[in-house]
Amino acid sequence: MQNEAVPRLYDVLADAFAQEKIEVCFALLGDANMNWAVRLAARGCRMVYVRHEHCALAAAMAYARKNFDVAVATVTCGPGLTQLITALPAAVRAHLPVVVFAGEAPLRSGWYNQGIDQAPLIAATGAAYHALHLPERMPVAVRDAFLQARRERRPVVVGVPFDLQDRPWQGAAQLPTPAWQLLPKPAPLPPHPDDLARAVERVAGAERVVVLAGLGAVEAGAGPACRALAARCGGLLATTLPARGLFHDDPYCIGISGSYTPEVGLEYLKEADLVVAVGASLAYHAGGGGQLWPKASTLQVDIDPVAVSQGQEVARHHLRADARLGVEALTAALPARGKAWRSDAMAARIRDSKPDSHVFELEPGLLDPREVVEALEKQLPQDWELVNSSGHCSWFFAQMPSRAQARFLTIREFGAIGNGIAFAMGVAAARPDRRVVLFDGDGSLLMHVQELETIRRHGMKILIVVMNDGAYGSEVHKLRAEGMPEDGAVFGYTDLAAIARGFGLAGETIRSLDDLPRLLSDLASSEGAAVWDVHVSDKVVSRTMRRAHPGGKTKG
Ligand SMILES: Cc1ncc(C[n+]2csc(CCOP(=O)(O)OP(=O)(O)O)c2C)c(N)n1
Ligand SMILES: [Mg+2]
Repeated sequence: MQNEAVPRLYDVLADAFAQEKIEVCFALLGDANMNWAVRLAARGCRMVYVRHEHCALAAAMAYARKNFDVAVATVTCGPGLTQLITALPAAVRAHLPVVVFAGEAPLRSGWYNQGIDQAPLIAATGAAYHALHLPERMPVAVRDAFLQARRERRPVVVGVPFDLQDRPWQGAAQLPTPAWQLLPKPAPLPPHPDDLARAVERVAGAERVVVLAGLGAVEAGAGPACRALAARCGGLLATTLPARGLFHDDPYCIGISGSYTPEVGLEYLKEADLVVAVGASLAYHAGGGGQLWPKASTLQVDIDPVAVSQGQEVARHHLRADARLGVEALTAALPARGKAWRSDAMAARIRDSKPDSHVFELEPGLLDPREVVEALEKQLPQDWELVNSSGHCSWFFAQMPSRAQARFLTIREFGAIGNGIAFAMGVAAARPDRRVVLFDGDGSLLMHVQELETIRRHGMKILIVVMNDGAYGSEVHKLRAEGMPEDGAVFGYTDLAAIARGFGLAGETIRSLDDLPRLLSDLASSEGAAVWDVHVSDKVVSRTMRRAHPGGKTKG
C-alpha cells in the first residue's frame, strides 16, 4: 500500500501547474496524464474534458487569445500527443502561449505499445518540447515552461514518462517561484525622438492615409489613438481580420484589410498613398499578398517592426514603439492639415454599400449567404461572443462591421478547417457568463462534430450557426473554375439539426430568414446549446474566390 503522507511526483507536478494561477485545463485522459489531471482538478482547476485531443489544444488556443494569457491543455502519450499536430502549427503562428502537459511512455519498458519519439514531432510544428526525465528538477522545468510560453508567446509541451510520475517525491519541499511572479513587466515602450521625427515627416507628407490596426493595437489599447490619428490626417481606418471591430462604430472605417475586404474598402485602399500599420505583423493575407494598396508606402508602428514578413517586403518605414504610445506621439507631433481625404460622402458610401454587390442566380428554396449574414448581424444581441471559423463561408460571416472587437475571435493561421467548435468551447470557458455564437461550415463542423457532446455535458451556452451548402464549398468553387468533377466535394445536405438533437442539443433547420426572430426568442428562454442548420446556395461565390479562381462562370 502507498504511504499517502508522502507526495508523489504527480502531486508536486499538479502543485507546480496550480501555482501558475491557471483556472481551466482542457483535457483528454489516458494512462500517462490521468493521475496528474485528477490532482490538478482537486486543486481547484476547472477541467473541460473533450472528445478529441486536437480540440483540447484548439480550445486552449482560443482561451489564450481571448484572455491574452497562457492556457493549459493535457494529453496522454503517443496517440494522445500525435493528435496535436494540426493545431500546434496554428498556435505557433498565432503566437499563442499554451502549456501542454503530455505523458510519455514509461522509461522502464524496453518496448511500449504507445511509444513514439515525441520531441521531433512537436519540434516540427515549431512548438517547444521538453522531456522531463529528472524528477527533482521537474517543478522548475514546469515553471520554466510557463516562462517560455509567456515570454515567447509560443506553445510549450512538457512530456513526463508516466512511470516516473508515480514515484515518491524526494526533491525540495518548496516549489520554485512561479513564472507569473518572475516575468519582467516592462512599461510600454515610447518611440525614440529620431524615429518619431522621420515618421511624422512621412505622415505629414501623405494625402490619403489609412490607419490599419492589428491585434497588437487591440492588446495595447491603441484603438482610440488610431481613431484620433486617422481623424487628424483626414484619413480612413481599417483592421486586420482578427482585429475586426476595433473601429466598428467609426463612420470612416472601411472594414477588414485582407482577403475579406468589402467592395468599397478595396476601392479606397487602392487609392491610399500611406498605410500606417499599427500593432500588425503585416502577414501575407493582410495586404492581399502585396496587391491591396499598390500606390501606398507602409509605415509600421510596432514593438517589433519588420521589413519582410511571410515572404513579402512589407514595410520600408518603421516606428518602434508600443502601439498606443507610438500613435499618440505621432498624432501630437503632426501639423494641422488643410485638405482631408475623408468626406461626408465617403462616410455615406461606406455605410450604404454592400460588401459584395455581385448578382447570382440562386436555385429556389435556398438562401443567399450574404442575406443570412445581414439578418444575423441585425438580430443577434450585441453582447454575444462571436467566433468565426474557416471555409468559404467565413468570407460571408466576416462581414459584420457593426460588431465590436472585444466580442470577436478568429484564428486562421495554418488554414485548417474543423477548429471552429473547439474555438467556441475555448471562448465559452473564458466567458462562461456569455452566449457564444460559432459561425461554421458544414464540412468544418462535421470534422469535429463529436464535441457537441462536450458542449452539452459542460453546459456551454453555444449557438452554432452553420452555413450549410451541402459541400466543401471552398473546394467546389475551385473544382468548378477548373472544369473538374465535383463529386469529391459535394456530399449533400447532412441533417445537422437531427445530429444536434441526437447529442441532446436543440437543432433547427432554417430555410427562411423569417424564422430568425422566433428562434432567437426560443433561445433566449433556454440556457442550452443549439445548432442552426441554415441551408444556403452554393452558387454565391465570394469576391476573393472569384479573383483567385477566375475561370468559373461567376467571374466578376
Ligand atoms: C484540415 C483541413 N483539411 C482540408 C482542408 C481543405 N479545405 C479548405 S476549405 C474546405 C471546405 C470547408 O467546407 P465547409 O466547412 O462546409 O465550408 P464551405 O467552404 O462549404 O463554406 C476544405 C476541405 C483544410 N483547409 N483543412
Ligand atoms: Mg460547406
